[in-house]
Amino acid sequence: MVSKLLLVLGDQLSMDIASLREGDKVSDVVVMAEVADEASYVQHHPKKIAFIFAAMRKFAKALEQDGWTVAYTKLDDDENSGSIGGELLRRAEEYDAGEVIATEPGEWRLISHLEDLPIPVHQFQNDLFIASHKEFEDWAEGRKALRMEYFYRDMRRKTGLLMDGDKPVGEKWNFDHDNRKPAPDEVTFDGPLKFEPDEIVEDVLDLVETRFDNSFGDLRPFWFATDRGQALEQLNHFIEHGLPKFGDFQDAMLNDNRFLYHGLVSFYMNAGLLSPLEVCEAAAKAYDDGNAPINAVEGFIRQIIGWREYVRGIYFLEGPDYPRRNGLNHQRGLPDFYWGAETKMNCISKAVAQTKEDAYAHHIQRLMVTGNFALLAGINPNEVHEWYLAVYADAYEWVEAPNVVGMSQFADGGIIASKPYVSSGSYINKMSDYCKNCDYSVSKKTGDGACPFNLLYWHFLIRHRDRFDNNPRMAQMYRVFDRMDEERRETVLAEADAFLEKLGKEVV
Ligand code: FAD
Ligand code: DLZ
Ligand code: SF4
Repeated sequence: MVSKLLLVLGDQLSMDIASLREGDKVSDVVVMAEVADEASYVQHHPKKIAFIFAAMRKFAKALEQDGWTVAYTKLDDDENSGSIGGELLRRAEEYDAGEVIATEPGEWRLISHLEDLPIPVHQFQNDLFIASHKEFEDWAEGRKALRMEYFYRDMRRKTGLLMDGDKPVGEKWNFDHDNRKPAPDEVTFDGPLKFEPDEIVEDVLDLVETRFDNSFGDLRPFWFATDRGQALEQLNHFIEHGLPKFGDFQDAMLNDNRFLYHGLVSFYMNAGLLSPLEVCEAAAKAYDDGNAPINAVEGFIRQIIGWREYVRGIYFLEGPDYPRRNGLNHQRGLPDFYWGAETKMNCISKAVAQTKEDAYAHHIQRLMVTGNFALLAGINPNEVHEWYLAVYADAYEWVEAPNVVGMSQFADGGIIASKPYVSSGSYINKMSDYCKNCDYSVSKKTGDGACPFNLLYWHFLIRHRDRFDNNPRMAQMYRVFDRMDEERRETVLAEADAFLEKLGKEVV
């Protein structure tokens, strides 16, 4: 008799995961399953599905080599029941097991699915993260505003990363001020390593090609790392060649370079192949060895022990309704150019094309191009949320929803962002070369060919004046609007209305 089943989900691919630690190699069976329910709760990008399935298959092999018994279900196995719960029940009968040990999933939907099963399932916290739920709750308790910066400092103290005793290295906690350089003329980093698919990956690609051929996104060429060894190679490659300039050009965007100095490690961290602490320790070592400057290393580490941990904390603190919030009551449908239809806006077209090809866009493209447009245009945040969850290979609800619903769409009422991340075309023009290749003119504020971001920016502010008029960080913009002459104000708003009227009806 086997005593327990040990569940390992597709984003828990670490030898150090709680469910394995709680188990016994001799008597327990590890359950892993490729299932239709997980592959279709949104229409995931084919590269995301292929990445997860390939990494799962390789991880299962590594477990077996390490002496574990693994009951692995492939998507096209005849007996596949189609859900995680179904597979656990099937395996419980097969192995005569009476209970399941799981690591808490990163999504409320799956947590309740496990709770509702007619077999005891013990869910242990996922301690691949740096802060536990309790630590985040204690930090949040009694605070009026949950600002990331203060949480981040606690995480620095807790991990000792970039600390000199109880003082921050470099005498400042945050070097963001040095990190906003516009797009460089030349990028000296040649981007992420691209891995040739091996036999396991090729099998998965064939499967995904047959089963998910309607989904948005290009499956091939497939180049992601799919095991820990490859993920470590990518990490080392970035630390050596990309990190030194990561800080300087973190917010920049270029027509002909989609990766700039970004790490492309979120896929691997979020799936469990890399641990956030080892990623940060590698960056800190580059600083100690004199290979990367403080603004780059601090900026990179802040994204991980700061933002990444903080958004997870918010997701679990706020509860299952969080992804469905719509604080600004935005109801417009998501335009079809998010799914690749033609648009004359070069910035959107570039961000979506690269998303379609690589299931990746970097932070500023997600926030200030596709996110900014959706917020300005009043798109229903629920549709925006489902789009982001589907199209990015690093998207799981715990990290995607707070970034989209909270940070980008201000739909959580301002828990994450103290003011909405909106901008006119001038920000995009400053940080990129997109506007040079655009049918619209970023310098035109109204009239034929005026950049839609310029029109919609004012439309958004005026639409939500009641909500933001008293926000001191936005007062200046309302003053600028009020100082325009009346005719100009009316023209801007009327042209923005006319643009919105065309959305979904003609190419804009
Ligand atoms: P780098 O730019 O090299 O940054 C290093 C690491 O910092 C990332 O790998 C990531 O783990 C972490 N990080 C940076 N910013 C954030 C953040 N805001 N939240 C969490 N982690 C962060 N990240 C995801 O992992 N999954 C998502 O689904 C996701 N959705 C997003 C949606 C929107 C609207 C926005 C604005 C951001 C989103 N992010 C998401 C955060 C960020 O865009 C990605 O983590 C980053 O682009 C991943 O690429 P990278 O590894 O090259 O990151
Ligand atoms: C995202 C995903 C996909 C596409 N497929 C699977 C799968 O077949 N089996 C599995 O165990 N996990 C999969 N995942 C990851 C889960 O959806 C993820 O564990 C939850 O969204 C919680 O983060
Ligand atoms: Fe985007 Fe406006 Fe620039 Fe065109 S002009 S790329 S729409 S910001």
